[in-house]
Amino acid sequence: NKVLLATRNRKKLVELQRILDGALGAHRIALLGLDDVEQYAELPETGLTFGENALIKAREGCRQSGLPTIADDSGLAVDALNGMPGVFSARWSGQHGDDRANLQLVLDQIADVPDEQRAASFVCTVALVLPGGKEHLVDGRQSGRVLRAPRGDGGFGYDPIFLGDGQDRTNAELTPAEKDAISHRGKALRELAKLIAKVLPP
Ligand code: ITT
Repeated sequence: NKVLLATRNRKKLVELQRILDGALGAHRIALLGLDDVEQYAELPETGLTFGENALIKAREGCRQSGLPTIADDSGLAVDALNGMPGVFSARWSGQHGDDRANLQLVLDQIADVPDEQRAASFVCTVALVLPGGKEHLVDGRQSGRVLRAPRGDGGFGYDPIFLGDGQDRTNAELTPAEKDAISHRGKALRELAKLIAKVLPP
C-alpha cells in the first residue's frame, strides 16, 4: 500500500513522515518520496490559497506516479503584514528555501510593530489525491506571535522567530515531539491519518 509524499523540502518531508508514521499506527502504508518517482517534473505553485497549491502538487504527483499522493502547502500568516508571507513563505525574500533570508525580511518588515500587534499563525493544508480522481483537503493552524530576534536551532523555516500561544520557547526550541503535538502540521496530519484509515485499504 504505497503513498507518495510530494515535497522537495527535506525538513518538511522529515516532519510529514514522522507525524504520519506515528498517527497511522496499525494502518501501515509505505511512504515514498519524490526521489522514488522517476523524473518528477514540478508545476509552478500559482494558487492564491494553501489549498489550491496543495492540490496542484498532489494532483501532479498522482498523475505522474499513479499512486495516492499527499502534498503539504504551508506558511506563516502575519497579521501586521495582512496575512503575508502566507503562500509566498518559501520564497518571501526572493530566494526559494532560504530560511534565514526569509525570516530576516519578515523581522525587518515588522521592526516597528509593537509586541501586542505581532500576532501570526502557521497554517498547513494537506491534500490527498487518489488515482480515481477523489480529492481531500485537511488543515491545521498554530496561533502565536513573531518575536524580535531568532531563538533556537530546531525545526525549519520561520520556527526560530515564532512563539506559539501558551509557550515560553519558540518552535525552534521545542523537541520534534513537542512541536508535532501543537503545530499546524501535526494537527493537519492527525486529521489526514483518520481520513486515510477510511479511504485507503489497510
Ligand atoms: P514543497 O512545495 O516542495 O513541499 P516548499 O518549502 O516550497 O516545499 P511551501 O511552498 O509549502 O513548501 O512553503 C512552505 C514554507 O513555509 C516553508 O519553506 C517555510 O518557510 C514555511 N513553513 C512551513 N511550515 C513551517 C514550519 O513548520 N515551521 C516553520 N516554517 C514553516
